[in-house]
Amino acid sequence: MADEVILLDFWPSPFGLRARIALAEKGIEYEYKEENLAEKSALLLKSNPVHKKIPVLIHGEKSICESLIIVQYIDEAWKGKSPVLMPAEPYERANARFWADFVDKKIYECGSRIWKNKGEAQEAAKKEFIEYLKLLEGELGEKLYFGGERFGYVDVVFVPFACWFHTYEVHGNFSIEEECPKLIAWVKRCMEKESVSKTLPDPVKVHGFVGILKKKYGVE
Ligand code: GS8
Repeated sequence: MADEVILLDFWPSPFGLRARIALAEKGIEYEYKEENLAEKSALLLKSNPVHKKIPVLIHGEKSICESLIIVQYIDEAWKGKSPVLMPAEPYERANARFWADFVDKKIYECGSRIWKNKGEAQEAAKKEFIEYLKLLEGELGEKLYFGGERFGYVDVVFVPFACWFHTYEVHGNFSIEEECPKLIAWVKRCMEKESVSKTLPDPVKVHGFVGILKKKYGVE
């Protein structure tokens, strides 16, 4: 019998969404367990004792933490299952890891500053955010996907933020489509894939969730 696969996650998490999209792309069946981050389960604390964060992928007796590592693990552990997410050639692999790391370091943190701040700090965050998106749009270039002809690793890592774009736009009062039309065309192309459209939550629901977070953090 194949090892059981469990994902510990939290619905709006762009990090958890990466794992869900990768699992959907590969057609892997798994048990989804929603975590209450205010009261983490014993299973989460046991399987990610270092960071105590979701997502965690549990595969049989093993647990794998950190979304970028989880997506690569899924690609490698189910190597025989198409599609392959990582490019085959070493330089292309390095480049994919570079952009995944860029998304990881910049997008969530900078995007959060848009809704956590007001006035000058918010304007600065918005300007920076648009710069990052334009850099990503430049990397996409004329390709269909970051993975080239195929939806690949960087696409899986970045596309979860598409359901947060609405929140950034409403709080920052700007249009990502006006700033980066090719990036939005890429989002639409990704949304044609079931692995993405069936996985990403409704952007309006994410916006509502951020409203709750703002109250929690005491942001007006
Ligand atoms: C980030 C995961 C994370 O921030 C990854 O997997 O890529 N680098 C990690 N998880 C958050 C929820 S999403 O914002 C989390 O689990 N937070 C709980 C906590 O910090 O206590």
